[in-house]
Amino acid sequence: MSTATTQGGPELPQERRLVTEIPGPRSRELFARKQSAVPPGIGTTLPVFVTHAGGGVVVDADGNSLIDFGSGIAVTSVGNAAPRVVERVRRQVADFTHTCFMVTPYESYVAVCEKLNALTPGDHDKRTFLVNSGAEAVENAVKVARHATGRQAVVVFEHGYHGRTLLTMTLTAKNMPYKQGFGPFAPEVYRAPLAYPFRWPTGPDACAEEAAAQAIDVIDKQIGAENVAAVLIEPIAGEGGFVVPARGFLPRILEFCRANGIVFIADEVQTGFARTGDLFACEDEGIVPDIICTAKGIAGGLPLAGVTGRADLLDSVHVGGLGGTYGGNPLACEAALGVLETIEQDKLVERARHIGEIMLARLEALKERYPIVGDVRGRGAMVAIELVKPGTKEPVPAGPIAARCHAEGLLVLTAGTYGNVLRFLPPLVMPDHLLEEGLSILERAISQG
Ligand code: PLZ
Repeated sequence: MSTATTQGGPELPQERRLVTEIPGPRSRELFARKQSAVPPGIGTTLPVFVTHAGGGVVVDADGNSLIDFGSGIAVTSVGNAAPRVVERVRRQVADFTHTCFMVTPYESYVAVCEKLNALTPGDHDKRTFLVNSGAEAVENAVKVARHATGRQAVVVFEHGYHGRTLLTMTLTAKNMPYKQGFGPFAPEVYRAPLAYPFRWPTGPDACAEEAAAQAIDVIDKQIGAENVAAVLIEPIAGEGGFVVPARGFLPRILEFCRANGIVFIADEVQTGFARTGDLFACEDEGIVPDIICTAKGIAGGLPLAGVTGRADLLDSVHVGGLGGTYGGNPLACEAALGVLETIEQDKLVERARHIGEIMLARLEALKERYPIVGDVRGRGAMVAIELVKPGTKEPVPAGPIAARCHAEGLLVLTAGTYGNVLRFLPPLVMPDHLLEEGLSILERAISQG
């Protein structure tokens, strides 16, 4: 049964295949090495060591082929080792690997920026610059907003996640594991309530309006709108548990920002690039952010992130005020161009919607059968279930069910402020039969309590 493959990518057999226990002996050996070489602060969701990946599967060092419901945390949306990405990177790596765009520029960087300017929401005049990670994109968006407005305060939301650097960990809501012991934190960061329908005290119907009113109250009463440089929000909270804000919340916040000269920054690091069934999640409610941060799915796994926004804001920064050695590395830019071609030519936005229909229907049915499933939510290929003690909203940790899925060869991720969310982020190229098989494994894992 085991096939000795020498290449990853979509040609890998699209099958779940377990030839050892998970993790197998070779992975266990490698994991022992990891434990003596790498600090435990760098955690491991599933300790199988990968040798190949592509389409909807990840193949490990023992020859097991696992169904991938994680995409490396929403990164390999076009699939691992996607052909157009591989081809472009292969050509580029032989031409030149780095010059530093700030020293001697190259065309692919500009081409990626042109694409982002054209494809992100809004037809106003835009600019883009490129950095290496989601956190770096968010930090830079805040720098630009502060510089352009001459104001300092930044407003973020409950359940928000924005990164692990000093500023972005400050912007992040959850203490463990992201902030504990890492203070003191950056100043001038304020947190407002998020319209979390499942947990809103008065129920989902009034959630959007009440949460927006409370958030605006925080700004008006605790900070003063004229002191706020930016409001920063994920259109769907990712690490926080795939919380889709109640409809109407985002437009109300945006309207308030517009009326008060506050820069509205959308963190689309996790939601971007077709993941939610739109190219960007903001499109769902017609949100046009002043600045949008992108990363993850942008380049199929090569490190790249973008800050795209109103030309007047981005142009306000003096020459040399933005940058970094590696930002917009030529390999990553070629990868991004390959990703964008793949999304367009393989119709991956539509494909994400199709995946969403399959997953949401099956998960809703699960919710009917198993009262531990308190909520099913998400859009496109970014969906989740929130686990609760039946009949209550008391969180039930998602770890044990995730572990059962892992043992059966289904890679799933957990999330959520209360650690009780199982989230599903399959590559958008995953074939339907693997999606269905993965959902059946999940169902078995849930049925076991
Ligand atoms: N903004 C919305 O989801 C990264 C974090 C993994 P970087 N999310 C995955 C982990 O535990 O470190 C993320 C995000 C949103 C920003 C970031 C940060 O992106 O590329 O990890 O810096």
